[in-house]
Amino acid sequence: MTKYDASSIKILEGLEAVRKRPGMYIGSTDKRGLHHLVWEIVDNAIDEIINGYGDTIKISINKDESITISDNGRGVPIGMHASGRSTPEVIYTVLHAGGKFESEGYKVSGGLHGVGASVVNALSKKMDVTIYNEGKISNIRFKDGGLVESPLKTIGESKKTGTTVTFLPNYDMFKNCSFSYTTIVERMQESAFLLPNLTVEIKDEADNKEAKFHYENGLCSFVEYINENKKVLHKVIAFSGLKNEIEVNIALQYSESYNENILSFVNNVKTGDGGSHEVGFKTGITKAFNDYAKNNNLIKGKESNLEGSDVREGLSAVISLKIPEKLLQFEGQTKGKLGTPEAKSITESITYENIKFFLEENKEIALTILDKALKSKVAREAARKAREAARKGSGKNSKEKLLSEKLAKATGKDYAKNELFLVEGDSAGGSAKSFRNRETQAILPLRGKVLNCEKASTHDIEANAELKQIEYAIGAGIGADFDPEDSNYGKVIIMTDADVDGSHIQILLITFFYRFMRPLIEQGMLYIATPPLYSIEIGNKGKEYIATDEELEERTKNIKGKYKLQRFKGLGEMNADELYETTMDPENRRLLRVNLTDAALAEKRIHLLMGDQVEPRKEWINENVDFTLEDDFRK
Ligand code: 1YM
Repeated sequence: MTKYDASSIKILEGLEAVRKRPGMYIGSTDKRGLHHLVWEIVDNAIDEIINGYGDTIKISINKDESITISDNGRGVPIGMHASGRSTPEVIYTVLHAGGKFESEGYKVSGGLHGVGASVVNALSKKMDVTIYNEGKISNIRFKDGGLVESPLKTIGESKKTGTTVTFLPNYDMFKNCSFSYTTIVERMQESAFLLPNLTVEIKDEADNKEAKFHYENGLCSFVEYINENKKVLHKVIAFSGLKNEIEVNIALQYSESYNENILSFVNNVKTGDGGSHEVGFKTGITKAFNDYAKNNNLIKGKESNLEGSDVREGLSAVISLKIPEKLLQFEGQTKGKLGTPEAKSITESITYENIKFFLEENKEIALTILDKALKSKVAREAARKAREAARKGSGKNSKEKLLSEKLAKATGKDYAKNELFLVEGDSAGGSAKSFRNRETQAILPLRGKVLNCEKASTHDIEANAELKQIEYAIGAGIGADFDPEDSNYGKVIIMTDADVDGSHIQILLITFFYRFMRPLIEQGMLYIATPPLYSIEIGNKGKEYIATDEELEERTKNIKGKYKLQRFKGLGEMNADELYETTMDPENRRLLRVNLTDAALAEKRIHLLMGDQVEPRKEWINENVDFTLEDDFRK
């Protein structure tokens, strides 16, 4: 029997608070929250390696759905804590224990060392910690969200050092999800790029997959990886600097593509929403190119400067800063944006100096990149003129002319509530027009495949009537001018047939939005409608609709007697009222929200998959863009 004293009751209350409101501690209880548990433990291992102890992290997704994470650092201290419990017991059961153990060495770590370990324990059915240090192997086990099942004890001798943690999440608390090998591989590969002395090994025991990452060239390898399938214009440029305790490391490379891809990190944690360091980088690089262009007479006298977007066309860059904790400031709801003001000026001057020097030393590369930037400037200025002409109603692509032919507008003026359906084909478009909610739903039928935007410039878009119609219907500009605040619709919904062509149209449209209206995706405004695959009539109970083959199997398993089954090969096979009821009616429909969780990967995938092969593309749509079902299937 375990005896509980006053302080252990307090601990249990602490862990109980985590179990009651897991979202407060790990953000959510979906797939993302589940993986948050992994990152908490992994971050402790990474902190140990950053501080110079050990060099390897191993992760294994086990057959019993538990996960094991180990490092070869010093091993968690095994001595007794002032409270009378062993140190590991305190670390894994007391909320915020890590803070108390904070030592000088951790000043530059991403978070508070060890803080999350007890949260992980609170949300686990089982947790097993094995520690190698002081010549011994020690083990402690917990069950049911933090109860000590077996206190710390020596189970053997070893000269090795390190920590191994295995935990089985309490899956009752996580909405039908399991560990994703891909998610873990992607995140750990990123860590390996950022920490050149780190080796990561990942295994999926259930699926017999494994991966190993080690990048001696760090950020350079990262940029090479991002640009893997592109035609690059030069070798990766890398530089670094240190000022006022802030360390800046940057690697960049231009390719023939038209896209910009900048990733930034602070203390090895991704700053997905950018912030002062990105602003500094952009300002520095723009200034360096403008200075060079003027000094070499590429921009003459009164000619206007290159804009930031010109200089960043085709640029892939990774920015990594180390900032001492006392200077750290984060902004935004998810704290993914760096606020620290010094980071702007320091990153700007380091970027400016280094790019300036590089351009002067490498004339040929300088001229190649500048040629591209100057072309972008010409195209940008031409596009602006064309847009102005179109706004005034002149030209063959005039706004009114383009829209009057096709768009069935919504009558309501509450734009956030309005929805734009982009519908595959004129016949489904006609059905959707006749049976929509006229107040809030607008319909724009699309004829066939839209332009593949992977290789298109803003100029190409200007010349494409179909994409122009989408741009005008949304009414919020395009490219650098795009502002989601101006959107005529709160939701843009892609509605295609549930077949290969439909998938193709989806990915072409997603590519367009990704390249030219990315904030629309970032703000969660882009959706995919999911028409049912089947309708079924059993006896005289009326029609039911069935979304997937799996559901069909489930539904028909226990039916005795006859039933009538219809397979919808496309939107056009449904009656107008059926189409509305199943796919458009907010009461019944299922929408998938297109969710951009990893811009670097999306960039790579889109590039890779906009080639000729249909199968990998379909797979990608299903697996790798994170399509989250909104609110329990209904909305
Ligand atoms: C697989 C997870 O947690 N490794 C790990 C954790 C710690 C140490 C080493 C460590 C830290 C310190 C001294 C120190 C932690 N220690 C603490 C605490 N891997 C994993 N490896 N000796 C060892 O911070 O000074 C919390 S985590 F609190 F004891 F310091």
